[in-house]
Amino acid sequence: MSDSELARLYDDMAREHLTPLWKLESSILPPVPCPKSVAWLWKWKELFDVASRSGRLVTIERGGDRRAVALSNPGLGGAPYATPTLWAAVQWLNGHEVAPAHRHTAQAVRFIIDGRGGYSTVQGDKVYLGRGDMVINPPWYWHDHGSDADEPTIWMDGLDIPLNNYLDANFFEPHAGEQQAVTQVLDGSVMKYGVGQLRPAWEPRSDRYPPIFAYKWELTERALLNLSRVDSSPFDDVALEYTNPHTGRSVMDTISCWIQMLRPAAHTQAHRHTSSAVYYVFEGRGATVIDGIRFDWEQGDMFVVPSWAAHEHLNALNDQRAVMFSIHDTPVMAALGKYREEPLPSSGGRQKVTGRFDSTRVQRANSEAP
Ligand code: 1HN
Repeated sequence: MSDSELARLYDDMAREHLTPLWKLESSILPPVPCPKSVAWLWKWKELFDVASRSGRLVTIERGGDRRAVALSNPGLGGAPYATPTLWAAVQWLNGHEVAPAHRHTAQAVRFIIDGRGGYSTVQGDKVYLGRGDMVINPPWYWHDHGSDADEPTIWMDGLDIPLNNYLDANFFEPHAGEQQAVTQVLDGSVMKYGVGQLRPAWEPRSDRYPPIFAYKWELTERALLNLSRVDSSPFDDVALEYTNPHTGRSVMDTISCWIQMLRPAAHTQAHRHTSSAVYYVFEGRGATVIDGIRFDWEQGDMFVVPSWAAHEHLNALNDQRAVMFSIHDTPVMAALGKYREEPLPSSGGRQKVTGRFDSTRVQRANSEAP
C-alpha cells in the first residue's frame, strides 16, 4: 500500500465522519483518569460579597426563577459546573421574597448557610430552614422558596444538572401559580419520618427517595457527636452520609451528601477515588491537601475535589472542631460500576506538600501518584 493510498484512506474517513482508534493514542483510554476539572477553592468573603450584591441588584425573574451563583470550575471551559457531574451554587433569597414554584428532572439538595424565617415547600410539605438543615428535592417534585423574615436566607445548592444535560435528560416546568399549595401540617415530613428508625405502621417503605424532605441540624449534630465517641474513618475522621431511612441508600440517585467533623488537630490519611465532590465549610478552620497542593479553608469556603485526586483533610485548630458538608457523585459511579478507591501508601498516608493553592493560576491536577 502506498503512502498516497493511506493518505486517501484517512481523507475518506474524515469526510465520512469516521475516526481510526489507532490515531487517538491514549486520549480516550488513559491509564488513569485525567479530569478536566481542577481542584479549586472559593473564599466565603467573595461568595458572600457577590451573592449579597446580587441580592441588592438582581430581582428574581420567572424563567431563571432563582438567584443562584454557580461555582464554575476553571478547568471546565467556562461552564457553570463545579465538576463534570455536579452543579453547586450559593443561593440568596431576600426577606419576604418568593422564588417561584417549578419542577425539573434534575435532582437537588440544599444546605442552609444562614437565615431564620426562610422556608421551602417541597411537594406540598413546607419546612422552615435553619442553619445546618439539609433539604432534598427529588426529581419532578414541585418546589418553591419563600421568607417571612426581614433577613435574607442563604444556602448552598447541589444539583446533578451537568450530568442531566450530558445525558440529554432535562425537563423543566414552571408551576401555574407563584407558590404551590401546602398540603400537610408545617414540617410534616420531619414530624412523620424524622426519627428514621420508626415509620408510620400503615405506610409502605419509601424505596426510591427519602420520605423526609428536611434533615434538621439538631439531629445531624447529635449523630456526629455520638459517632465521634465510638468510631471514625482514617480518611475522613467523623463522617456521616445522609440516607433514606427506609433503605439506607443515598438521598438521591445521582448525589450523596455528607456531614463530617474533623476533631481538634485531626489530620486524616490521603486516598483517592473515582468520584468528584464539592465541600462547604460549615465551621472551623483547616486545610485539604489535594494532589500535593494545600488548600487552606475557613468557615463559609467551598472547594472541589476532582475525581482520582489524592486528598487528606486537617483541622488547623487544637481546641475547636471543623465541620464540612459535602456533595458527591459517588452513587452514579457505584451504580455504573465505575467506582474505584485506593489509599495512598506513601509516607504513612500523608502527601508531600509541593505548593499552596493560588487562585491566579489554573493548575491541572497531577493524576499520577505523588
Ligand atoms: C433550582 O430549582 C434551585 O430550587 C436552585 O433552589 C438552583 C439551578 C438550576 C436549575 C434549577 C432551587 C437551580 C435550580
